[in-house]
Amino acid sequence: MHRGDTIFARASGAGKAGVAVYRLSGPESHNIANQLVGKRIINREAVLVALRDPKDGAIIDRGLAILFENPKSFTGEDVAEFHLHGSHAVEISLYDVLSRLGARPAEAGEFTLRALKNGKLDLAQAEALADLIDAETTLQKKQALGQLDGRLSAVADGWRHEILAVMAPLEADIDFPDEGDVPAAIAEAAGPAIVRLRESLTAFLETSGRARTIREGVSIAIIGPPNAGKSSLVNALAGSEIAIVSDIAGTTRDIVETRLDLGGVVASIADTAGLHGAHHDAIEAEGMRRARARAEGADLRVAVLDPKSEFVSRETLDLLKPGDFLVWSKADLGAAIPTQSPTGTIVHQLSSKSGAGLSAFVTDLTKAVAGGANADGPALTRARHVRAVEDAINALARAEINITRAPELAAEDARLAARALGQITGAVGVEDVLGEIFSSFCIGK
Ligand SMILES: Nc1nc2c(ncn2[C@@H]2O[C@H](COP(=O)(O)OP(=O)(O)OP(=O)(O)O)[C@@H](O)[C@H]2O)c(=O)[nH]1
Ligand SMILES: [Mg+2]
Repeated sequence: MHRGDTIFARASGAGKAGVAVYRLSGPESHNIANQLVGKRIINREAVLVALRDPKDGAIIDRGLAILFENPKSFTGEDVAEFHLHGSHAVEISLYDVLSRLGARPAEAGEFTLRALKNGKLDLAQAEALADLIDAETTLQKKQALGQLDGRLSAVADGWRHEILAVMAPLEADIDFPDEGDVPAAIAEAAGPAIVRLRESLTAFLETSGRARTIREGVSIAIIGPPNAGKSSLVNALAGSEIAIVSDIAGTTRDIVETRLDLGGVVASIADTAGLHGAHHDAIEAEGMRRARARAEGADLRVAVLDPKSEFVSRETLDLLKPGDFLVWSKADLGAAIPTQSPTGTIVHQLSSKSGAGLSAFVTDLTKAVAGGANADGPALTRARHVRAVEDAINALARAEINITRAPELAAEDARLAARALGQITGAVGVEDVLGEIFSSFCIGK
C-alpha cells in the first residue's frame, strides 16, 4: 500500500449547510478519530458522537463518525468520516484540532490520487470521477458513470492484451533467431491480426468526437446585422432577459453568454454585437471585432437576419460555414423571405416575440449539436485518450510495414502501441501527466 501522511478536507461543498462531511485519510486517521471521540468506534458503523478537543475537552460539535479500515475505503487507506453541522465555526475548530494532532489539509484531488496509487481505481476512472462532479447534463452524468464503471478501461486493456498476444511470437523469433524459417510463418499469423487491430482502433477513434462534445460542450455564436433580433432570440432560447433588447441599432457591444442544455450537450450561446459596414465609432468597431472572432472560433454559427432590414447582411453571411444556421427573424411582421441562402446552411423563420417557429428551430439546433450523441458505449472523452489511441494506431501501421522484412522492428512497434494504450488507464508511464490531471480536481475529492 502507498503510505502517505494523514490528510483531511471537507468532502461536501463549501459554505453553510445542514450537514458537512469531513474526511480524514492516512495511517493516523483512526487514532486521531479515537482521540476526538474519546472511545473506540467499530469499523463501518455510523455512531452519534460528541467530538471534543483532547487538550481541554471543549466540544467541537456533535455528529456522526464512521471509520473505514484499509484497504476497504475510498482511498484504500484507513479513513475516518465525520458528518457534522455545516458551520464555518465548527470547521475552524475542527481544522485547528486536526492540524494539532498531526494531520494536514489535503491538496486538490489528493484523496483520489491516493485511491489511484492504491489501485482502487485507474486513471480513466479517476478522470471520470472529476467529470461526474462537473456534470451539468444527464448525458454528461451517464457518460461519466459509464467510464467510472470501467467501460473505457476495459476496452483499452482488452486491446492492449490483444497487441501483447500478437507480439509474443514475434518476440520469440527475436530470442531464437536460428530456428528455421520462422519469419514468414509469423508474418502470416501476425500481419492480419495487426491490420484488424489497427482498423478497430481507427473505427473507435471516429466515435470519439461525440464523446468529447458531451464532455466539453459546444460553442454557438449568434451573429447578424444590428437590430436583427439576435438578443431577442438569445433571451427567447434562455427563457429569461439575459441581454438588453432595444430598437436602437448597436445595443449589444460586449459578448453576452448563456448556457443551454441541448439534448444533453452543454451549449454555450454567445450573443454578439451587430455586424455592419457603415460608419462606426471605436467601441462599435471593437464590438464587431469580438463578434467576428467569436464567430470564427465557435463550433456553430447562427446568423439572424431581419427580412425587412435595410442593413446589408454580407458581413454576416461571409462568416457562415456549411452546417450553420440562417434564421429569418420577426416572422410575426409577415415579411416575405428570400428563397436564396448560402449553400449548406439550415434555414429557419421564426419570431422571438410570438414564439412562432421557435421550437422547430430549437429541435434542429439540438439535432445539429447533439444528434447521434449517446453515452451508452465506452468513449474517448479526453484529448489525452484520443492521443493515446492515435499513437497506438500509428505504431500499428509501422508494425504492419515492418512485419515481413524486420520482425524485431515490428515487435518494437507493437510494444509501443501497447504502451500507448496503457496510458489510458495509467498502467504505464503516466507519472508526468498526473499533476496536470489532478490539479483540476476540487479539494476534498
Ligand atoms: N415584431 C418583432 N420584433 C422583434 C422581434 N425580435 C426582435 N424584435 C425587435 O427588434 C429590435 C431589435 O431587437 P434586438 O434583439 O435588440 O436586436 P439585436 O440584433 O440584438 O440588435 P443589436 O444588439 O443592436 O445588434 C427590438 O426593438 C426588438 O423588440 C420579433 O420576433 N418580432
Ligand atoms: Mg443585441
